[in-house]
Amino acid sequence: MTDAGMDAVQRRLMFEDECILVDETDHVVGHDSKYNCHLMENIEAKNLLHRAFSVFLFNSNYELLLQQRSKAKVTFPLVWTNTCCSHPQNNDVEIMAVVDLPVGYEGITARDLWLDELGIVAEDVPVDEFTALGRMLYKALSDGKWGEHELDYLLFIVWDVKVQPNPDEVADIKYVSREELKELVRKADAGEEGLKLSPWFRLDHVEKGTLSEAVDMKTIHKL
Ligand code: DMA
Ligand code: MN
Repeated sequence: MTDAGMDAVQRRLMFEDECILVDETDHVVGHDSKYNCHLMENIEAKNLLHRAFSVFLFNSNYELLLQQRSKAKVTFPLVWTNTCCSHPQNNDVEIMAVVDLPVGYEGITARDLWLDELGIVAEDVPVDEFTALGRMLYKALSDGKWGEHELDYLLFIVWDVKVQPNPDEVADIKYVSREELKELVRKADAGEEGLKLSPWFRLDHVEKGTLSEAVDMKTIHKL
């Protein structure tokens, strides 16, 4: 996506959001705009790596809530992915990389991420219910210009919520059982129905099967 073709809201966030830069052992080495952190030429030239988090919310039937990213997203538009993702911001509250706490949760509530993306009221999702499952490091190309290079904290929660997606962020949602998820992966692999899954969702949770691995906040899984 060219700068000129960028959705106005997403463009504003590209410059307002300040991501935390880390090294491969998750030590903070600086910060930079969301824009700079997701430009593939920066990632390649400066090896920029930033912190992120991915939330996996299951309902009480253990079905996983998926979202399809909106068409307006600069990176990975219209791909299906886990419940909610973002970047902890470079501020006093969110920079704390406490590996045994669900880092990123502060970001979810402070910036009303639940509400903004999925219409979920943060107070309805208690922080104590989260399990920080692990961290993984990956690099993925979106289009020629944009991509990801992230150290991603995986946060799991089983909790029933009321969802009302914001169309600016989210094109569609659905809950899937384990079997339905397998079928979704099969369809995406076969290129059926133009179905695409996000690389961070695929790489770690499907191919490497970390869903079933024990909690491990010491190892950074490199994909
Ligand atoms: C970034 O998510 C984080 C991951 C794990 C890809 P995002 O592109 O949805 O971030 P934001 O909601 O801030 O645009
Ligand atoms: Mn990112």
